[in-house]
Amino acid sequence: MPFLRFPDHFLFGSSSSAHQVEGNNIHNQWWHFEQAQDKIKRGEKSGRAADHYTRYQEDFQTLKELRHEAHRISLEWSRFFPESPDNLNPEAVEHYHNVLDALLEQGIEPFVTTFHFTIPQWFAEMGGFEKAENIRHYEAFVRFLGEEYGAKVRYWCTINEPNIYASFAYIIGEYPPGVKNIGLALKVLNHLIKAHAKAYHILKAAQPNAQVGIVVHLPVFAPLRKGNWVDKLSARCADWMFSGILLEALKTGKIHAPVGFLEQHDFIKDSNDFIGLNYYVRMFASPRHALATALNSLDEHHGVFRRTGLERLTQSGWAVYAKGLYKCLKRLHTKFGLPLYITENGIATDDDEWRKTYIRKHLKQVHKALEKGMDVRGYFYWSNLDNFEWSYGFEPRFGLIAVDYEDDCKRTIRDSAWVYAKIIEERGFEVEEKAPKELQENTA
Ligand code: IFM
Repeated sequence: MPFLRFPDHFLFGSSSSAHQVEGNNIHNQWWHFEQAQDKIKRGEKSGRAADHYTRYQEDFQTLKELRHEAHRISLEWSRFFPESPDNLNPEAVEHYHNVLDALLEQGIEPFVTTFHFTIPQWFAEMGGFEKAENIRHYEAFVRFLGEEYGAKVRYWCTINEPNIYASFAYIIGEYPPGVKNIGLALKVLNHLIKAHAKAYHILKAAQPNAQVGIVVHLPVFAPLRKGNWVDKLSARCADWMFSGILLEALKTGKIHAPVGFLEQHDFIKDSNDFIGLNYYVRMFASPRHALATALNSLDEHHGVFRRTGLERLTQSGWAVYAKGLYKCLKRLHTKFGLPLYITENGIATDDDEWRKTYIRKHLKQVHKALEKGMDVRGYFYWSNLDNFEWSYGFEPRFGLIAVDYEDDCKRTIRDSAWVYAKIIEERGFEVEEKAPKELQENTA
């Protein structure tokens, strides 16, 4: 059986974000949003989440046991500046020093995100990223982070999934402020692109040897009816609007309409040392889908994630399409020619056998990309712990480690975590010889 070997410098790890695991992030806009009963499935609230705020040492020890070499976290802005941009909370400063020290003590490389969907409530109340003049507050925060933690952090992720944030908060309305206003969504995306570029330059000035990059969420858009030109065109349009404009701006500094109007900025051009890719899904497009998405009236069974209606869905309602990971890596490699990290990839399921297969299938695609000469430098499974999945609440179980919310957030390492640990330890894994074409499944 062939063995897929990963290079020694390739980093294997996992990813998380502050609000989803820490617990009691009471000063951000998500906490406030959750208090309204109809916002989160089953009326859940992040509450203690996975109680990682108090258990980070134990959690990082477990990651070490599981052979993880890198771990992605986010630093919660609202813990540093809970009430206003002027009052720094020294407890938070110390806490995150301890968190970073704990990772480094375990020999785990920290990847640190400065904005992962949460903003302080005071920033939300002044309009958050809706207003260009507010970006300066984010810049000040990033400057503070670079100066305070630069000696401990080499890899910075500026903004997590700006395209998801803009669309979920301002078109779909599932994230705070929960409005449906396409004009605002476009404006927010415009501002986030600029905020990212500003953060890049601030961090590089503070720490020239830092590696700084944005994290993009790229779905693969495909025509619902294969070969149908109207659906093909719909897929192209959806892709351009969701991913294309963003990637083009990051590469050339030009923000195309309707996200920008005749905007070209040198400070945005080439504002990345690497690109972080979050890959999860393929989305099918047709004019009907486009309209239903805009009206927020897609039903789950004929939603954008299924072509035949028969595909097995994860707890997030997504179908699995591993080949898309290779496609996205190829796209980013071709466009940017930069080092790539898969900053997130994972599955929400109670079926741990499915998680094992999922990890192997996706890593197979990563290996293929490496074989083709792409500079892929790491893979971060989402997530190490079960966590608070935003408007879906606690039901989707992404974790390599299960969290029992009924039993004091007790952790149980899932078998899939050991399978992943073995892959890391052996720097690869064996795969079946490729079956003849007529025997191959047409699934991911
Ligand atoms: O949980 C989220 C994460 O916050 C951002 N990327 C996708 C994950 C799974 O939905």
